[in-house]
Amino acid sequence: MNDLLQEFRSKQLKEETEKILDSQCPFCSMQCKMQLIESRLGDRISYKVIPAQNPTSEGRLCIKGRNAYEHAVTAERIKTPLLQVNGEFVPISWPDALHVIKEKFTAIQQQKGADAIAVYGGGSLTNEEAYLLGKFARVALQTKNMDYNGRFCMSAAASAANKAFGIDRGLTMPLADIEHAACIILAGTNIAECQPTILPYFTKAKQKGSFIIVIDPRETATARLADLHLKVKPGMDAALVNGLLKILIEERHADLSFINARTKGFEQVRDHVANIELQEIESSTGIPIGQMRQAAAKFGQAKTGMVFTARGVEQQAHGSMTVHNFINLCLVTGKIGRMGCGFGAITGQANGQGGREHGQKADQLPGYRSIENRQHREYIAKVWGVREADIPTKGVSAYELMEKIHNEQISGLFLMGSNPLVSNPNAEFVEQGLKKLEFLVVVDMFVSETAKLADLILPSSSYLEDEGTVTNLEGRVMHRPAARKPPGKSKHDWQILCEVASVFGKAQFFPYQTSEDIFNELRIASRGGIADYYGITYERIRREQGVFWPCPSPDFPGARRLFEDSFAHEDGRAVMVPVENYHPQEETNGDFPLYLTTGRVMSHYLTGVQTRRSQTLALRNTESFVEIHPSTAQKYQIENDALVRISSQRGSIVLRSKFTTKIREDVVFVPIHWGDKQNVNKLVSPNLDPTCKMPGFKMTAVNVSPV
Ligand SMILES: Nc1nc2c(c(=O)[nH]1)N[C@H]1C(S)=C(S)[C@@H](COP(=O)(O)OP(=O)(O)OC[C@H]3O[C@@H](n4cnc5c(=O)[nH]c(N)nc54)[C@H](O)[C@@H]3O)O[C@H]1N2
Ligand SMILES: Nc1nc2c(c(=O)[nH]1)N[C@H]1C(S)=C(S)[C@@H](COP(=O)(O)OP(=O)(O)OC[C@H]3O[C@@H](n4cnc5c(=O)[nH]c(N)nc54)[C@H](O)[C@@H]3O)O[C@H]1N2
Ligand code: SF4
Ligand SMILES: [Mo]
Repeated sequence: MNDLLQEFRSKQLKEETEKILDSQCPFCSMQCKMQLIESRLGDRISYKVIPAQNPTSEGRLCIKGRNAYEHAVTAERIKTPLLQVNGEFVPISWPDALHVIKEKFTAIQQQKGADAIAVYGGGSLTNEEAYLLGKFARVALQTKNMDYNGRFCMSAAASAANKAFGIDRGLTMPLADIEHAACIILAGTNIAECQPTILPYFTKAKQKGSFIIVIDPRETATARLADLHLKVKPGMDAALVNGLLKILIEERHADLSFINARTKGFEQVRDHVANIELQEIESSTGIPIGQMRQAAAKFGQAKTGMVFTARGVEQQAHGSMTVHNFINLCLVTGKIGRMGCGFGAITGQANGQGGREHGQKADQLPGYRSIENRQHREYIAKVWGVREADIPTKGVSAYELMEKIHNEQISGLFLMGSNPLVSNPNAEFVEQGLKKLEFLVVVDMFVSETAKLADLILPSSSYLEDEGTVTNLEGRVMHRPAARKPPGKSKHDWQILCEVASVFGKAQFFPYQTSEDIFNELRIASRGGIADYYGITYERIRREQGVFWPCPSPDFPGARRLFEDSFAHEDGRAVMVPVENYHPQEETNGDFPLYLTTGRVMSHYLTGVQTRRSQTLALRNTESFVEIHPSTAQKYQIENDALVRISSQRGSIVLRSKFTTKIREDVVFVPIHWGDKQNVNKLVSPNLDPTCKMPGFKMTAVNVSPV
């Protein structure tokens, strides 16, 4: 018996094979490197994930990264094109799928014009694919209507940084500088759950004596880092910063020599905040004057300091101006452009940085060029081999696309890498619109909530299969290798774009054999632009473990710390602007007495399409919930762990209550990771920031009642 067992075991060992695959996490902007150990025994395949070294994640991985392979290898992956016929999805061949797109889109464009087709992209796409999607919209479909999900993510920060600095790179300094900051402000950013592997940079700073100020209506896991937590009323950050600026200037913490030499607009800011009453700021923000004084003194007296923002302050109907006020804090105190100083808007999606640089935006061409600038258009026309006049003009932003779809001005949509039915505000309205489309093409790995409405789904490859570059939150361009072949008949996004372009007779403009071919064209297209990648090559990225942009030539080392000598505006100066004491776009009232804010939990990612398909992650949070303070709950007769109806002017959803004393009594919090009946965006207002068109995701007036 024992011999038999021995023989079986040694046979088993011989049959077991092991492969080591290099990869990079598909989720947040840290872009942690990892290795997958794939073991095969007969039909059984198992995986083990180990973190890999790289200068940003320093060999760390969070729970999402460790389990990211689970969704990529599930049987739920779409493996062939699917056509919706009488409410059922039926598999069809690629040639048939391409033929249907050509027929349907051509018919729509003949009837309603080229702009009746829209293209909608995402920040998960690689640089190559984001670049190619922009070219595909403008050259293959010749539509001006193109935008992407980053509109909901980085647009407020981008708009503020462009105005203040003349360049939009999320962090103006490398993460390695953080430990040298003597005071750090973290505003509306929950790094502990959203970029967990970044935390050691901050704990190191704290060990060295840094004073950390967290601004958030909730005591998050991030707030545990704080020496001072300012539990601000949602939407009131701009006013709070005005209070801080007033105190900083009155207490003579303004760095006048920096201001004179490097900035403009200080006088207007100074005069504006001089007229502000601290008492009024205290009552509108909920932050006692004493706490404001402490924060201003710590930041003002510190020799070095940094300010970070994320979606908590940016996803407001006045988000871009609020971010600008946080930048004012750095500029007034001269805390930028030197070691231990800087401003950072923490990027969200995997390629939230690169995805916003190379032409997915309605008004943008590659290299952060403007589609409205004649010279920029001429340059890109030359790179693409088309006439300048044939490049469409500026289109509208993501939510405005949904409005045009609703109004039937747009009748066809080509969607790649987003789930807009769940991620757009005013979700009921968006759903009604998407249902009116004559032809909806969704390119995805899964049948997402939006894909369920598609006429045609095209199967795309996952991060494990798709080679390409992504630009992480530091502005470091990184290379992600392909670890395995795409399953079934799924294809890479870039291959899909080339094939669709070719049925529209545009094959000559899409001749690529590899993602590197596309990158080499992107290098030229971005050359001389603000986001200049010309000096970056695949070979360099591999050798140097990532290269920072701007990088105008192959022998340029890449710009780690920006603005040491000058800002990116023509006169070299940074721009300060006075910012109003904005109030939320939707004030609470008798009918809707509470503020609803929305955000994330550690184990899920965005609309959850991927993480809800990973068993380990899904089990950590199986359903959505509403965080509510016990005193508030009592007032509305709500019990813990019970079903609660939450309603706004636009609709209502039912979720389970979760009591916590860590939230303001006038605020409830709901995560964004669930669709259908738990889709919190059914409640959220479509008010947009007038400058950047960011929706006010973080502030909705609601009421709650027991079910
Ligand atoms: N686990 C996980 N990680 C992620 C993601 C994910 O879905 N899950 N998504 C990625 C993406 S795309 C993004 S954009 C980032 C988002 O990263 P973050 O912006 O850090 O995440 P959020 O939870 O949306 O919001 C951050 C905080 O803002 C607070 N907040 C709400 N309203 C206000 C306000 O008015 N003022 C202030 N000061 N704070 C407010 C919330 O309480 C919350 O703690 O995370 C990335 N990482
Ligand atoms: N209320 C509220 N709403 C919000 C937010 C909020 O804080 N509050 N946050 C906003 C933010 S910051 C963001 S970034 C958006 C994001 O919202 P979405 O754009 O909807 O993002 P995901 O949920 O990541 O959807 C991505 C889809 O693309 C697929 N996918 C992933 N990778 C690839 C790929 O490489 N190729 C292709 N073809 N498909 C891929 C996934 O399977 C998934 O179906 O949500 C926004 N909506
Ligand atoms: S989710 Fe972000 S922090 Fe976590 S492993 Fe992935 S890239 Fe790293
Ligand atoms: Mo995001």
